[in-house]
Amino acid sequence: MITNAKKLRIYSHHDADGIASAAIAVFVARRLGLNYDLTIRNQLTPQDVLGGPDVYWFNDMGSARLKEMRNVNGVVTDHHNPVFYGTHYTENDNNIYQFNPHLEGLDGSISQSGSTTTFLFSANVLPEVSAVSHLPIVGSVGDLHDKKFGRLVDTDREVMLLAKSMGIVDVKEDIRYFGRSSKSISYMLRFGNDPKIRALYDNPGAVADFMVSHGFERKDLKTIRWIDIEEGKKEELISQIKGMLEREGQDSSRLTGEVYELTGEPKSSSVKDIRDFSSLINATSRKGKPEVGIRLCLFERGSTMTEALQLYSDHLESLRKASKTLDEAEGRSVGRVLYYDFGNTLENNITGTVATRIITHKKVPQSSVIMVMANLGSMKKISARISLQLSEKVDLSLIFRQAANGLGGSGGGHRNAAGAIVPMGKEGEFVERINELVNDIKSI
Ligand SMILES: [Mn+2]
Repeated sequence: MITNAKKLRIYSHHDADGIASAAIAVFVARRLGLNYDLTIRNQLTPQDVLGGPDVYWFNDMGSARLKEMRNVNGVVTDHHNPVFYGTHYTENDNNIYQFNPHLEGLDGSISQSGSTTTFLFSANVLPEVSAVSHLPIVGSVGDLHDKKFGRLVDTDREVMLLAKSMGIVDVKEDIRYFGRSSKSISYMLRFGNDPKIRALYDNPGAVADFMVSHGFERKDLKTIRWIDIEEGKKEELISQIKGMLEREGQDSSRLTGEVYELTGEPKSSSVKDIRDFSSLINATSRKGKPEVGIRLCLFERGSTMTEALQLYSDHLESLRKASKTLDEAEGRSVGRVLYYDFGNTLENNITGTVATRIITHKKVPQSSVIMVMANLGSMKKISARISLQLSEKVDLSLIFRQAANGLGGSGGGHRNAAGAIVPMGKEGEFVERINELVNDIKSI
């Protein structure tokens, strides 16, 4: 269907995984010489799922909306929880081939990202797609698939090993904090949160003293990056930090794990580390310029990089504003649900990011469902997160879909991270319904 498409309509999700998927699809379309267009969405609109004469290719989205599609010819490469457990969907005049790890008994929230799915599918259409085998790593790391085990696993891992064997990425055992190539060591130690070093977390004075006691000069503290220092120095710092974590009664083993680097980037590059690259890609999209992220994925640099770095700093500014709003906001509790409704005071495309921040940085019980809401026209946009522990028992995507459908909205996502859109005014009922559905699960 794709190779013969007169016109290919590529749709993809607006996060780093979606952008990496889109870049793979664009790579394929260009190599095949296809006439294509590309749409990046936070969520598919009712119009998007109506289909038509063209061939559609949904990436990192679509599986949750299959039953709403009409007259669609095309392919869904996704890893979100599917509503239809089959590979060929033909109801409602559709002719849709679905590729999704859940159909293979794999958990899409950890084993196989959207971009890995797009990549594996594409490799069958066009073997030379291996030239962009770094992109599934960008997507998988962007979706935190390396969080649970400190490394990528299952199919994400197989694709990562392909990229390694092709010399596109380097794989190392190192500190896993964000910012190895984009931030100073001081920043990493101050904001690293998995695990949090209690003696240093958000304590710039203590971080500076720690650095100076290990031979760094005060004037260098704002600029020297982890990636700049010698291996021996890294080992010294890691063993010191592990000691601190152990004295604080924490699991120090999570401090280190696999990290991935782009071999094609110079050492001075702020996106040498793939986690840093992924953050940059995500920011371009959140600021409404996903095409910039896609061009970076497809190896453009120079002025594209300059523009991306500007978008990144704009995105950080939005997040700073959001965390200020968050500090002043009172969360409201209904049973297990702790929710924040920001109305029009929060950009509605960062509700998920803010929900992640709350569950990461605020002291909330591990049994809570964290929800962040913002207005989206006549609808309420809701993003939710639960701890990995709770997600062993609760599949948030299923209860979000069920509750939202019952209220005339739509919802879905992953076991531990889900979203919904419901008509304005229905959000209170939605919260109550989610609380009931979580409490109904017997094993909790
Ligand atoms: Mn994804």
